[in-house]
Amino acid sequence: MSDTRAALGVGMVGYAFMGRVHSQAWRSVGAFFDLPVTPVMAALSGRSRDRTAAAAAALGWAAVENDWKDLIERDDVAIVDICTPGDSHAEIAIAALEAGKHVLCEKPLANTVAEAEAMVAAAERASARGVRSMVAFNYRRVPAVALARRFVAEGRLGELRHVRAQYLQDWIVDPEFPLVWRLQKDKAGSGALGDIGSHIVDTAQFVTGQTLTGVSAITETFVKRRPQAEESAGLAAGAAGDAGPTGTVTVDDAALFIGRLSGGALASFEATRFAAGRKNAMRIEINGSLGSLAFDFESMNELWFHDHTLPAEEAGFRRILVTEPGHPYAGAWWPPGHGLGYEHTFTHEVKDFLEAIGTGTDPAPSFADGLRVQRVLAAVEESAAGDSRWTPIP
Ligand code: SOE
Repeated sequence: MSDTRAALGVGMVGYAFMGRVHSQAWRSVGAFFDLPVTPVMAALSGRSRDRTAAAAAALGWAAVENDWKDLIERDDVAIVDICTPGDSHAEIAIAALEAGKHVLCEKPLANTVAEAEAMVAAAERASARGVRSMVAFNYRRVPAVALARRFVAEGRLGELRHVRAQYLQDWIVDPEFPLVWRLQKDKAGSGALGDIGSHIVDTAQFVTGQTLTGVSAITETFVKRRPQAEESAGLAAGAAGDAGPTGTVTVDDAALFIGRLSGGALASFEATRFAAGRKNAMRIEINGSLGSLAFDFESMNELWFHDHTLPAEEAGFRRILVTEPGHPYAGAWWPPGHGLGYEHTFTHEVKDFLEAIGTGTDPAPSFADGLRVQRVLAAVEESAAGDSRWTPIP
C-alpha cells in the first residue's frame, strides 16, 4: 500500500552523542508509531567533510552539508534538528525558523537567557505561520516519568510538599580527563548545571506542573585545570588564553540548590559529574499529603509509589513496572516486562514532535518552557556568585 502521508525531510546539525541518538530516533519512529507525517533523513551537517560523510553513511542520512546555513536552505529539508553545543543553538534555530523550517533543539535551549528570549520570540513568530519548535528534554518521555506526571495530575499524591531531584554522573572524576567542550563556558554555557541540571529542573516542573519561583545555590569546580583536548586545544588557547598542555576549566563541576515551587512545595536539586560510581542517575522523589513517587533513570522501567492512604501495616513503596500497554508510550514496543532504554525516549520525542507538526499544534516542551529552565539556571549562577542569597526567578 503506498504511503499517502506527507514526507517531511529532516536535516540534522551535529553527529556526536546527541546526533547519534537522534538519528536512531528518526530511523525507528515510523516503524513503531502511526504518524500523520513520514520523516525522511535527508541531510546531515558537520564541519569536517570526511567525518560528516562517514557519520551520514553510518547513521542513515542521504546527503551531507558542511555548513548548517546550506542545510537550512535545502528544499528537501522541512525540519531542522539541532544537536550541537549550546553556543550555536540560538543562531541556527532562529535562522531555521525564519526560513520556515520546524526546529527541534537539544537542551539546554541556549547558553544565556538573552539568547533563549530571542529564540522564543522567533518561535512565536514562526508558530503564527504554522512552523513548530520544541526543546529536547527527553526525560519527559520516559514512560515512568510521564506516568508520574499522570499520578500527580490525578491527585494521587495530594498536596505536594517536597521535590528531591538529583542528576549524578562520574565521567570526569579523573583529573586527567581532557578539557572537552562541555567543560568550557563559551561552548557549553555552564557545566553540570546546564548540561544535567537543566534536565532535573525541567523534569521537576513537568511532573509537578509547577514552576520554581526562587532558588539559593552553591556551585564548585573541583578540578581547575585539565589536559587540553584535541577538539578544544586551539579554542582553549584562544578563549581562555591557555597555551601549553593544560587549560582552565571555566564551568561548574557540581551545582546544589534549593528552591520553592509555585504550589508551595520545597525543592532540592543536585547536579554533579563527581558522584563516583553513579553513571547516569537522574532521580526524582516527590512527597505529598497522600503519597510519594520515586524514580531513578538507572532503573528507568520502574516507578516506585507509596500510597499513604493505605493502613500503615500494608503501605510502603511498591514497584510499578512501567511496561503495560496502558502506560505512556510503552504499548508501542514490546510485551509487558521487556523494558525500554535511553534511546526510546528520543523516539518518543520525535514521535510527539511529528504528531504536533502533522496536527498543526505547538509541541511541548516549547522554547518558552526552555526559557523558563534557562531563567532557573541563571538564577542559580547569580545566587552561587552572591553568597548563595535567595534569588527570585522572574
Ligand atoms: C552529559 O554527559 C549527557 O550526555 C547530557 O548532555 C545528556 O543530555 C544526558 O541525557 C546524558 O548525559
